[in-house]
Amino acid sequence: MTTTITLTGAGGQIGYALLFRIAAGDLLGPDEKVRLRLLEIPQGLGAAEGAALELQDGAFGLLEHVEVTDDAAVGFDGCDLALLVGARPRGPGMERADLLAANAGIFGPQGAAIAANAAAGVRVTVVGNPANTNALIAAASADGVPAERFTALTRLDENRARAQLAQTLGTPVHTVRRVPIWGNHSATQFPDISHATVAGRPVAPALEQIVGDVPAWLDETFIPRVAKRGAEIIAVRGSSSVASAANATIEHVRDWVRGTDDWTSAGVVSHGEYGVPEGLVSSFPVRSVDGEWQIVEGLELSEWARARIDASVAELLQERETVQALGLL
Ligand code: NAX
Repeated sequence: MTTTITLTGAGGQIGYALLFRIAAGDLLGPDEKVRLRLLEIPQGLGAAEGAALELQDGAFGLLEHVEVTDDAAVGFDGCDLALLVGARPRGPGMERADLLAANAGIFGPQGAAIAANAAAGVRVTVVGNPANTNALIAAASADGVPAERFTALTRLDENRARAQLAQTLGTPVHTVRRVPIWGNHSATQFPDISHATVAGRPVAPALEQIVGDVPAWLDETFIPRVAKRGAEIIAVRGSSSVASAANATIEHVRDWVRGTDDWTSAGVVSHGEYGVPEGLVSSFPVRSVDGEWQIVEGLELSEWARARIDASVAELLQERETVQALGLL
């Protein structure tokens, strides 16, 4: 079998980090051949073509073909997995409404091109920001493709949260599970440790021994650190998160295709779960079963958690209203 993968923004940083891991088999395993379609805007074509030359020089056994294009119809032709990484960054003096509008102008047409050209079972992962609302816009423009096939990446946020918690507890990160992200991939996101386990046991008692006042630690240390980790990386590294974002993208898609044995996080379309308005693409605790994301239902939420989720969902609603008011949805 060969899987056709379309990567937008392939000439950018995250694209460069993703391509070689995909070609090496990290996404779909050592037996699945891949065909890559790299979609860029004209200014990005040179960088994408350069990456394609390097892919050739990697002599990857799984890589059957690489196509570089700035034509969305060609880019999404026969696409099984779409990784929508290319987006319009916020420029100086740009208001949030301008940013949403500029990206609606990218993700609307890309949604339509996916509907017209992709394979029947296409799965779409939006990485480019504002990721949740970009996914919503792409889904709304993709006539005939179920909205459930459009997702937004919040796995990096979850990985950051698990890593912070593991570091605080002094335990290896793989022992920390069930730390879902709720809401928007933005500073309002809610990384939720209320159901978290460490080595299979509830995390709260161990955490209390280390940090003392857990609610204060969550409000003042943990949540801001996770939500602002992107800015921290920029301050230290002088450039935004790249390899960790590519890694999270690989994990999101791999789990979607192959399934999970526990919860993770993804921005998926709401059908009203946990009171999140229908149609919004919000992050939830999810499992992947038979190739589909399922929201983990029935979790108890404290009033404090509920308020955190509501605040992030209110931001998502506001983003949707802004795009609707501009006539872009
Ligand atoms: P770069 O600026 O390095 O690359 C973006 C690339 O997208 C450029 O090559 C550009 O030419 C291309 N592009 C722009 N418009 C396009 C279009 N209409 N079609 C195809 N390609 C297009 O950014 P990079 O560091 O790679 O980040 C990419 C996106 O990921 C940004 O929007 C960034 O904010 C977002 N992120 C999302 C994360 C998440 O967890 N969801 C985390 C990492 C990252 O911040």
